[in-house]
Amino acid sequence: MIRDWEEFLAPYEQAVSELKVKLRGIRKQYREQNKHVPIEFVTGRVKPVDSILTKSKLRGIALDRLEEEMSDIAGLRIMCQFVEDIHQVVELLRTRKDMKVIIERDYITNKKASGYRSYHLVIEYPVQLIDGEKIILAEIQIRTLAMNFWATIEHSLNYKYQGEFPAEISERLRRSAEAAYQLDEEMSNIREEIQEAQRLFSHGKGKRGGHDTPKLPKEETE
Ligand code: 0O2
Ligand code: 0O2
Repeated sequence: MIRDWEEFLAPYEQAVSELKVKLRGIRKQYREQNKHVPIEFVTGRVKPVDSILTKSKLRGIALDRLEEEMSDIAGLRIMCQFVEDIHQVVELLRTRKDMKVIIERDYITNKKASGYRSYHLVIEYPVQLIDGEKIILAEIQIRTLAMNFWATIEHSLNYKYQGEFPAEISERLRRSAEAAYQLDEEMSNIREEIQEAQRLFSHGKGKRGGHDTPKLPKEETE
């Protein structure tokens, strides 16, 4: 029985903070090397205690088995522009020495019945604590901006309907998932074009002082 949630969740809090910094760091490195940045933004959260309790009941996970059986107490989300970026990010994470990918779930090739698409990784991640190292599980969801838009909307509707969507809403959600899929396909088709424009833009920014000190393009200052 877990009595002290704060103590139990502390290593997860630490892992989420560290992983946010590390994953955002990848973004910075690509940008500095003036390469296409496969990561648009990163978010992370520790699952709230009430959600942990609800899920453990639903899945029949004993509270003393949470560490082993609930893999998303620490959750990170990586948003990408293109589906191709997702595969690049997955490849990158597989080769890292500071984490070990133990499960991969490809809900992009195999979308869920709801229409949900994303690439999920479960990792083992070592956290350094004052009384030694603790290896925790964390879930990393990697998705495009379009997949994220759909999942965010569907998730909020889920709160309203508790997963019991009226047939019409379910149908509309499935259709919008299809539209999001087509949007990703279209963007992939013109990816080269978009990336070239982004390279030109970031190159210009680099010369003029980078992201933090935006300046008007030369033509507009003259
Ligand atoms: P920037 O310069 O704004 O891009 P924290 O750890 O406190 O910094 P936290 O609490 O995790 O961040 O915040 P949150 O809400 O999870 O958002 C994390 C980052 O994702 C923030 O950027 C947000 O601006 C960015 N973000 C959230 N939603 C969106 C979105 O829909 N589109 C885009 N493009 N970005 C989003 P940073 O890291 O603070 O830096
Ligand atoms: P939260 O924090 O509300 O997002 P499990 O991880 O045990 O729940 P499974 O099958 O082992 O289930 O893991 P899965 O399906 O790989 O990942 C579950 C998580 O994926 C969910 O977390 C959601 O974040 C996301 N997800 C899966 N299916 C859907 C869907 O149909 N719609 C949306 N919007 N998100 C989905 P939780 O548990 O809901 O927690």
